[in-house]
Amino acid sequence: MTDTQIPAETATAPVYAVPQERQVVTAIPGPKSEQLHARRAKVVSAGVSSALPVYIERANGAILVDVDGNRFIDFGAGIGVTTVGHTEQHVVQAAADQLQDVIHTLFTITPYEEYVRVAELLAEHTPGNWEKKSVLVNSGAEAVENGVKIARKFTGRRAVAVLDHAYHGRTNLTMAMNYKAHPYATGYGPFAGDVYHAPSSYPYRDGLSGADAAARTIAYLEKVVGASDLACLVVEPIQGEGGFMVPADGYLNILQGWCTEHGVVMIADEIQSGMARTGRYFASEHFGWEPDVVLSAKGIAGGLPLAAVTGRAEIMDASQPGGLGGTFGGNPVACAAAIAVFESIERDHLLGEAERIGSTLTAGLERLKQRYDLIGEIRGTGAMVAIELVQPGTGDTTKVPNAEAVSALVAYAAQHGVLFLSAGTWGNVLRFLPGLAVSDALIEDGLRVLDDGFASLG
Ligand code: PLZ
Repeated sequence: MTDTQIPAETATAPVYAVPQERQVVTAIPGPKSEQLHARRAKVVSAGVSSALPVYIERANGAILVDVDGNRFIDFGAGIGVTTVGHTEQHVVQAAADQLQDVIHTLFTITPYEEYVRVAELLAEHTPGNWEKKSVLVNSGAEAVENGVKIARKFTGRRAVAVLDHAYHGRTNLTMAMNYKAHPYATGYGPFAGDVYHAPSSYPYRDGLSGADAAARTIAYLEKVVGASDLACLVVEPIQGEGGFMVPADGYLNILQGWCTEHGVVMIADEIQSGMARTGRYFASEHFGWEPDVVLSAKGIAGGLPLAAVTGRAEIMDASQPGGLGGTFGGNPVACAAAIAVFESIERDHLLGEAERIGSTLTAGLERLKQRYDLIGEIRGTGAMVAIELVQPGTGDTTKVPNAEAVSALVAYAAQHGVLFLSAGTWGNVLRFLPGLAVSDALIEDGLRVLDDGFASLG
């Protein structure tokens, strides 16, 4: 789509405080970023790394501005967090207003309405037409931890199952739930027990139908764990860190059917895929999957830390009073921001925007795929799109992962004012998860840089 074809809805989009275009005025990173980086090296743990060490001073819409005045088109949105756009004005105002009223009381001491409202919105917008309840926490990993706790309490069972290529967090339990050991878990053991890793559906690499992939997953669970000991199966409907794998048709529903039959709680980790990212509130909806429990985080509060476990009322109510909580969980400012996010999704038709972004991105990537045989597969839904890169000439055969090309493209793009993120079990996936404020013009500009990047690989 060209600028002249922008539909009326986007033509009346808000005027941004920061020009929505990239601009590179120094080396990347620039001198001021270099200075900050030297300060940081003295006081910030070496265990905390930064993919692109340009220090950000301002962020607005789809643009990050660094301390040297460089403007980057942001295709990462802080890993899918600023889904409504950076410093989205409705969110900013709601949080600012809330800061004046109440910053903290602790909901488990003296409650407040904003927490209740977020739980109402989650009950309304998560899949499944039944009574639902929520607990609010601070981070994705904490939501996963609580989802498991709640499922164990409800079922009285011990075991937790996850899928290959999954990512669930950095706490002790969630490290044990991740597929990839390095860098997340290396040297940090011992890990939580009773976690089982079942084969997943990865159509590009396993070639299995949904039914066959589900049969393989279920056979593993029955053989290695046994349904009667299994509390929950935790699944990302579209895997995030693993590389945006979209499971084959029917896969998730067959697993849900098996879980229901055997009294296993099936939990959707929608932390990366949820909150309008894929063109639906939750990615599970694309598959007609209605999970027992849904985990939200990242995009839910426009950039403020908030996460939620939302599930069938009987599951959520199995916990004893006082069993769930935490000092900062459901902080009023984060809740006010989350309410504004839900309102912005409706007001700005963000589900449609995610679809628009998805079609512009995939059309552009299809054009690149015709010219660069490193692109093994383009996959994803809505504004959650990725390309998996393979070694030249292996796309139709062995599909040898090409992490070097991903690193080179990410580095090339950064030098030209575009922030792309990598992903994938082998680091060979380039993922696009921009804020939904990104215009088609900016996407096309980012794709031009990507094209030049591919050309530069030689
Ligand atoms: N579940 C599906 O994507 C977070 C990790 C960033 P937290 N993914 C980004 C990093 O390097 O730490 C994630 C996810 C899914 C759980 C989590 C964990 O969410 O908010 O990072 O704890």
